[in-house]
Amino acid sequence: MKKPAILVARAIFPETLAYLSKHFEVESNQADEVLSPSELSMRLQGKVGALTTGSERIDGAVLKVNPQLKIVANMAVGFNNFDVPAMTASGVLASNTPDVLTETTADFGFALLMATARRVTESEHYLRAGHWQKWSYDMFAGAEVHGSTLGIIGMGRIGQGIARRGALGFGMKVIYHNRTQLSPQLEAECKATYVSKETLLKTADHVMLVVPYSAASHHTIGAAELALMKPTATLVNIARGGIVDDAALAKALAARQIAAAGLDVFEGEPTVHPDLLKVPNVVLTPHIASATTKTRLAMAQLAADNLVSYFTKGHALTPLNQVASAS
Ligand code: 8YV
Repeated sequence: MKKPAILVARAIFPETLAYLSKHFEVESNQADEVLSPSELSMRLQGKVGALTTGSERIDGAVLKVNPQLKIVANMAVGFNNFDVPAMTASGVLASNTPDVLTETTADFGFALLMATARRVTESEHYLRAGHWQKWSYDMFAGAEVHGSTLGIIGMGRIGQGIARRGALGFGMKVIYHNRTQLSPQLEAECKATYVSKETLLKTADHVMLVVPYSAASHHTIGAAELALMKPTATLVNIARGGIVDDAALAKALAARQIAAAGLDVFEGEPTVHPDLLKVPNVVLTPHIASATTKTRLAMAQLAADNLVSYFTKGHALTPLNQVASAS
């Protein structure tokens, strides 16, 4: 029997490709060019499945010219690159990769928080530039992390992982804001207290953003929210570009309205707002919060398994919508 044809839209691990090739006729993009929407539509022609990353948008236009498509498996937990209602309306199953990246991403949230509060990259640049001639008592003095107040906006799996690290590892007081309040049991496990967004912004020493991107969460942090924060506070975004108004943040950092920021995600990435590149009090990383080899392999494997499960058993392992089964 002829194997179903799929597109792997970006370069992935050779072992994941080999696994997929046992089940599918695979067209892969190991050259790793980022496909424009029209190239993506073209490469999807004749394919019943696809493995995508956050850089490929699956929307009505792509679906319209690819009515044969049955499933798109995103190698990411976030799925704001999918128009899920349009996919459901076209009978296309959508899946993501939850759980396998939770702890790794929470680790990175903490790495960015520590680097931001303790001015790790700023001081390293200073050293590498040959400016370190003598030690001084206030050199790169930063903000305390242990024992401080951590405010988490978005209390899903990753937010909870960060709360546990903060409360149990660093003795932080953890406050959080979320669309829905956690159960008393989960709150006790995370040692986290629910507060309004305004209270969180006014009281937290460190604000961590872990909220999924949607029209409703666009610019969760803008000029008005930054104005509520303490001048000594730090802000960390490991959620998505667009959750923060990057232009407003660059202004606030330049004016020292808040002390520092750590950003792993950006509006319009991989382009970074030029004003953010000019301010020293920001740590910038290229969307690597889930980037350990083990976790990226697990994400690729789960995305691949979603495709295999759908075509062999009629259902995906971690679906985002419900459509009629393949078999
Ligand atoms: C991905 C992420 O690596 O899972 C997510 O939502 O942001 C990252 O872990 C990235 O989106 C590429 O797919």
